[in-house]
Amino acid sequence: MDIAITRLVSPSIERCELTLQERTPIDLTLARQQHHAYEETLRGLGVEIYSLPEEPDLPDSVFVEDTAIVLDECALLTRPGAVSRRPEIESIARALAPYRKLFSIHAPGTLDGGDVLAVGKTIFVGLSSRSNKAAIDQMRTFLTPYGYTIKSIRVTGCLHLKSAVTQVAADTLLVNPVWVDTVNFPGLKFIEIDPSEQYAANALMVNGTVLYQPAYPKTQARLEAAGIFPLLVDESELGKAEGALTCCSLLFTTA
Ligand code: CIR
Repeated sequence: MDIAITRLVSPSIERCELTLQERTPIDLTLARQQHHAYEETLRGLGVEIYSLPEEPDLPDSVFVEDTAIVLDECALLTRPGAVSRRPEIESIARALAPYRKLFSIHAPGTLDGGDVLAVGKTIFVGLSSRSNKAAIDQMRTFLTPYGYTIKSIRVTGCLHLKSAVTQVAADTLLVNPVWVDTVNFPGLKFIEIDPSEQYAANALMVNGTVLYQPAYPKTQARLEAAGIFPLLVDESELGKAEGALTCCSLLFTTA
């Protein structure tokens, strides 16, 4: 990965979509400081940051992951499940156009990038409150010609597939087995989160390093016991908007 599209935290973040959590006040200054530290951490890993300006009228626009799926061969612009988030796509399309051939999910399909986990040429897609079968069928049409296999997975109890499972090594997933069944991922190894840390399955792998939030020390100990020593970065303020580490960037290779 050598480039990350990010976006400044919107001043209207307090009006974000919420699905599972209670609304609590969000400290905009702290959210921005933490997001800046996240970008600096990515820079430290050799990633160039392409930071988009703030969008005052788009509360959730910092969560750029949901707007596109960027693969080596092309990118797929999503149609977010939350109507309030659909205007986020236009600026992302402009940012991605120089780098990738673009496809778009169209109605009645809905898809959030947080529901998409690509492991090699297999793309797992969560069937969630945000992403539906029509979108998954469209993904198959667009991406099968590039050699991808699309597998849909029922997600329950959490917002997105990547709330429940993310990749932490070439052959290993970090998983909350309460929210997603590991039987969906044949041939892969698993590290289970500590059951007392239900949001702990969202880690971000960048150029061989795993970024992880300090809020989950028991699961971190499990990662370390498996030989994975994460770099800690705190996005807890955006957690109040139901965001996590993967949500805050679109990572890809430009070469
Ligand atoms: C939303 O509900 O859409 C935002 N408040 C949070 C989106 C988090 N995105 C992600 O997990 N990929």
